[in-house]
Amino acid sequence: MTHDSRHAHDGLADALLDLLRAHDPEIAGLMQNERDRQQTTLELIASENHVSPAVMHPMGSWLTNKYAEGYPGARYYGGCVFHDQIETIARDRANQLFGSRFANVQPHSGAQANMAVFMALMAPGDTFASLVLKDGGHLSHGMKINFSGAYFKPVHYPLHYTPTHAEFERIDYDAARKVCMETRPKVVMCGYSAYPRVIDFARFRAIADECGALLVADIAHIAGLVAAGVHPSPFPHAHVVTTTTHKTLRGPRGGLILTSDEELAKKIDKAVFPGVQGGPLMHVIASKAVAFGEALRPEFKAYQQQVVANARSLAAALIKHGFRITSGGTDNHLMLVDLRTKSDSLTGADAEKWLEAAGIVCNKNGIPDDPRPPRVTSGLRLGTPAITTRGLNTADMVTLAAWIDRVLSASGAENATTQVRAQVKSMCERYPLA
Ligand code: DSN
Repeated sequence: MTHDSRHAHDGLADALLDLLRAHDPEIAGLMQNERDRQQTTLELIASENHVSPAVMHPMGSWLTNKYAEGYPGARYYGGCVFHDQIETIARDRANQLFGSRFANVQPHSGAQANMAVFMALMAPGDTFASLVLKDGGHLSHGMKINFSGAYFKPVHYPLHYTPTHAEFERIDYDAARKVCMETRPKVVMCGYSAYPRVIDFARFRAIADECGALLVADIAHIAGLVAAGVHPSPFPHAHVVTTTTHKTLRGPRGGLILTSDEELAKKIDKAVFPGVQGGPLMHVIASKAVAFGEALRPEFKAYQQQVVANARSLAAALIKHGFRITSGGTDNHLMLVDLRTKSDSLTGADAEKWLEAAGIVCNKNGIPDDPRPPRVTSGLRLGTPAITTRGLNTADMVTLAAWIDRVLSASGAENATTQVRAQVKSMCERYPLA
């Protein structure tokens, strides 16, 4: 974004906030606080990003006023002529971006995309395979109290847990094959929330074929990398691909389902509506179309390449400071930091709290085979999509690693935290948000 257009957008955002302030000062004040928080802190939560003003605009518009249950050309309400065109453009752009034939852009979230796919591909009680959840999976991949674990039967495949193994903390494909051959799941799921390495989709497809399952790839985390060709594509290997649109893909908060199989596409459309959802969020679908349009541009590829370069640089710098990075590094946008190598008593919960006080926002995360419970953890998950959007480069990652080390080595002591907070603020001023 140029300086002039950033200035123009800031002016518009200020004017809109003034309108809201006159109407509802309480919410306007909190929105302003959140805007300031985002401007002045470094966002390292791997699943978050900063969208462009163009992606933001449709979500705060008159598009929110319309009911459009159904699909383009087959709605249950009148007045959908422009929404039909918007949704068709969103579907076409999604297919162009990922090389699929059919796209459903209506899921409100990634979990709802997965719910619809489960409904389309399985009957309640059917078995599916996914990664051991605490080692990087997602709650919609079989957590007991989630629909996926309550109404379906998950079986799990592991990572390699032996430190001396060459593939330590990477997917154990042989074990995955064994689990699948023994349990004959209807669906094999791959794609994770905290896995820093490349996923071998072809290998998963071979396993699915051998055990008679369909392969579903949930690429919520890596969708932007896949779209830009920076991570191998799940197509043509996966029968169905689900994703969110708001992580590396840098679109609005929402879900998306893709397939190239016409019969599966029909089942999926029925499962989304009327299976699990009613009216689609048409204002969000318009923002998805804008985001897919942005992702089709050459600069998006350069952005994703920088996301990965920054993640590698941050991981390497943290290793130099004495932190262990699980699996020895990263191939994508995120890394898991094993804090125990720094200090036996250092937990993810404390590290998250201390870093936030210094303006570095991230989340505690279990590391593979973590002995500590999920509310404590021995690890941090760090991701570079949001800080790369605001323009930070590989040299900045070296600085950032030194700040992280400073705060954690001082156990969050006030002196160190205050100094780093000031340095973070000044870096944020150098890289303002659009
Ligand atoms: N909650 C998301 C994440 O942070 O990875 C997954 O949906």
